[in-house]
Amino acid sequence: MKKSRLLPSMLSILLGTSLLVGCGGQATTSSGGESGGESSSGGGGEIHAKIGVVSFLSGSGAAYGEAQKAGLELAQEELNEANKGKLKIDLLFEDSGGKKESAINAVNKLINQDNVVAIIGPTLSGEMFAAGPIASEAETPIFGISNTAEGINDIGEYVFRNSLPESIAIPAAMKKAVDKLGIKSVAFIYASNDDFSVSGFETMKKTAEELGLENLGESTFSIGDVDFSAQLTKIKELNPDALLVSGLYKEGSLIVKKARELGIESTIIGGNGFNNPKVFEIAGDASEGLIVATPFSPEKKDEKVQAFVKAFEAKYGKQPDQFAAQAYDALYIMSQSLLAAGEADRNKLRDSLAQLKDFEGVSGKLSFDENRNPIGEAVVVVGKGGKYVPFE
Ligand code: 1QQ
Repeated sequence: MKKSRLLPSMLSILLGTSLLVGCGGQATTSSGGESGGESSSGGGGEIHAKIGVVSFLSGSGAAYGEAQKAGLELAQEELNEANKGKLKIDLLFEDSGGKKESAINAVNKLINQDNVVAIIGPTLSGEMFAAGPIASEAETPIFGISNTAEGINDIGEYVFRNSLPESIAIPAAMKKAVDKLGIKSVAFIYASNDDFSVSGFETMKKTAEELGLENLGESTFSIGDVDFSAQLTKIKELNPDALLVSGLYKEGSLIVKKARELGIESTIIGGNGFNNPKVFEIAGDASEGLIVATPFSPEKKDEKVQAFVKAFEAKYGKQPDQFAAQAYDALYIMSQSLLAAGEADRNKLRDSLAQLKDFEGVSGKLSFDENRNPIGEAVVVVGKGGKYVPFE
């Protein structure tokens, strides 16, 4: 048993000297290896990696989780075929239902019982704030694919994300809207019981100040609410040039719909929660003109993006959204980093992830800054005819 674990690591020392030296050449204790856990190299040198996924697969945000699962499974299929004999990835899905407590339980189970080498997810920033410290404490890489709030990477050294922070996306959307539509005044509405929505609101407010926009008012709601008439009636009286909405797709779309029903004519700008096609289903015609920023557009004339869109459509019969794209990219990043690490070892994988540079994904080029935050670019899109198109 020892032997089969030693051989690949010796090989990787010989072949991958620069990588290992580059990350300090530390002697890694491969937690879980002896108990048949995360680190295995299945005979002929094939790395066998178990990756846990914690996702919002049921409840009011299930469309986020569904998109993430679809993107991951497509990538898994392609990667296991392409890496035959070198790397095999198993995905272990856990449904958190968007709840912090469930995310914590899922992360504990994946680390301690399933002995995964890394975790992808959880979906919401709030869940990552709750469960990320557990993974970091257990020296297990945890990789956010949709956590866009400020402060995610401050959780710990083992926390990564490829999701474009709202601090990049929101200013891009707001600046473009101001430039093109001459917006001078704004009002805000956000979910005060969701960490992502609160963080997004803070970014919106700061950006409005930087752009010299007049703040006419701030209202809140809760995830789970269905009636927004009181807040929106007040907002109608304020008559802002733009209404900034920070929330998840269900409540966010109902707000957009109600706003138009009440005759609010303000330009509506949303955050990352709106990057899912459910918005068009729920808000219908009211989604016309809705502005958001995203790192991914299926319309992008890029070979890699178009190949992904085609493969996704062939497998699932619909277009991928940003959540599917970032999930897909994340598994490619994991695969590349596992191959560079030379074995399914949590610490080696962490170090190899930290060195990621100029990764060319379907959601753009990705590198991490010194705090493991993604550096990427946002595309600003606008709702038109039941989908998002580039806002030009
Ligand atoms: C976050 C988000 C949400 C929109 C994910 C579904 O960006 O929680 O950070």
